Amino acid sequence: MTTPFSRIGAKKRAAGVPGDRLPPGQYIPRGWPVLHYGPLPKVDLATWDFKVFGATADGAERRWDWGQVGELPRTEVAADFHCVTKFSVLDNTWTGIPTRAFTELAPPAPDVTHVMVWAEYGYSANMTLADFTSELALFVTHKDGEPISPEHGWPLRLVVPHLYAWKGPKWVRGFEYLREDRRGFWEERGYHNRADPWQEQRYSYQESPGDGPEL
Ligand SMILES: Nc1nc2c(c(=O)[nH]1)N[C@H]1C(S)=C(S)[C@@H](COP(=O)(O)O)O[C@H]1N2
Ligand SMILES: [Mo]
Repeated sequence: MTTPFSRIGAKKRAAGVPGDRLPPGQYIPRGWPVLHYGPLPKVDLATWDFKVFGATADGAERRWDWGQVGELPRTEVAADFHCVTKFSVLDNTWTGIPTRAFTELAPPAPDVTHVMVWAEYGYSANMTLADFTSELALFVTHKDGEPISPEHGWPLRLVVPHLYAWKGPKWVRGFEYLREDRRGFWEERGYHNRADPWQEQRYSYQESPGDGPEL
């Protein structure tokens, strides 16, 4: 489901942005568009949990309730946000829990290569373990000092700044360690398995052999 937004003035806004800042084909919209598939989930923090499962080092699943997530360390990351539909929101300050906090508390088995990140209603996004544990990847609670709104993923969403934004599930509920790659929600529906905005990896038809599991 998309929310319409205005492209008027987008060129002008991009004019002052150095060329090395905006990935190819991207423009700067007004504000921060809301974009997702399906309805807005109803979230009840009393029953909410965050799960790490799949190929963990000890085979056990780990679970955090909302209170326990609140005790995890937070960091701030300054980063741009690039959507495959071509808008980029520059200079965001994200506050959240580094993905590495979870991979340290619930480490993967040695042969884990990928993760599947899971959100409400079964939305999912796959990526390599290396992309997921990038230093800038956060489970975000705040943007520019304000709690993220329900439309943008409250109470928790993933942000992986070096990949297109669909790799960052809103209303995230956990992740699964994988011993081999598997396609997530959009990766099965025509989006590129890797999603590097600087290489314009938008669609699955652009994939080279080895970029992802066969469709
Ligand atoms: N749970 C969930 N997360 C999602 C999506 C979705 O449909 N469901 N869409 C993705 C896509 S395609 C984009 S571009 C970004 C948009 O984030 P925003 O609405 O905060 O701008 O969210 C991503 N995360
Ligand atoms: Mo997107």
